[in-house]
Amino acid sequence: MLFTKAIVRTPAKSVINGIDDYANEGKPDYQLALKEHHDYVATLTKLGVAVTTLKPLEDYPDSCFVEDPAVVFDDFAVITNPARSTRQKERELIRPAIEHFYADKQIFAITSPGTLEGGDVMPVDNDLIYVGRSARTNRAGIDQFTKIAAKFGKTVKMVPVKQVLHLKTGTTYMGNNKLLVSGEYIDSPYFKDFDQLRVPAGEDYAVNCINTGNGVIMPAGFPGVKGLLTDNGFTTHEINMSEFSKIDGGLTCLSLRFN
Ligand code: CIR
Repeated sequence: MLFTKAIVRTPAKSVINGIDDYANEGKPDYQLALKEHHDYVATLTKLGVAVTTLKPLEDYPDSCFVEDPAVVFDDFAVITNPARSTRQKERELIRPAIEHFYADKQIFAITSPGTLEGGDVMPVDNDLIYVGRSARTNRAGIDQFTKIAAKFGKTVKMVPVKQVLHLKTGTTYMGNNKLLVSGEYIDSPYFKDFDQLRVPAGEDYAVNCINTGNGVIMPAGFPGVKGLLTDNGFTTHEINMSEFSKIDGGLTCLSLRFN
């Protein structure tokens, strides 16, 4: 297993008003979003992950995307500073859960004018972390994060994010030097040393997958990506993500994963 614990937050009814900067496919259906979220938790649980589910927060439509207000490692955690005003308070609201699991470890925070969202943070092997400089994560946020990571022997490399919301909307790391890439990251010089698994045209959404170490969780309905993963020796577990994708949410954004 690559992680044994996960924190998720049940979508609130207000999820229908989540930020939609990219998808433009209409509003999510709340009941269906709840079902999809339930299946997500059930899949993680089936794969051996201990999932902690936090209460829905009606005042924060995007609060089910817990990956953004915190970044967690096995030895430390960082409360981030989400860029959008409607998500700012999520940093305070995720803190108690982080404090619970990191009671005997250090917890840091990104502060203004720095902004950083967890969707832009992609750890790979060898204590290396790629961080996307995006519409949500700025240079000041990355500088603060780099200093924190350095205390734990980790190196940060900055990658521009131009066409998608977060870095992990365009690429996710599957382990063993294998990197799923789509769109602007296909054959990108930033990732030239990786074994690139190139997502076929029209399946970009499915680049955002989670390798549990005990199977890869991927969005349902993307046969090209499923084939790519299977050909590379991964067992896949599909989850319907139709409602979260309408508000630019991927699989990784729905959980914080750690040991
Ligand atoms: C937002 O725009 O902030 C949410 N609607 C989606 C957040 C997705 N988070 C992620 O990719 N880590």
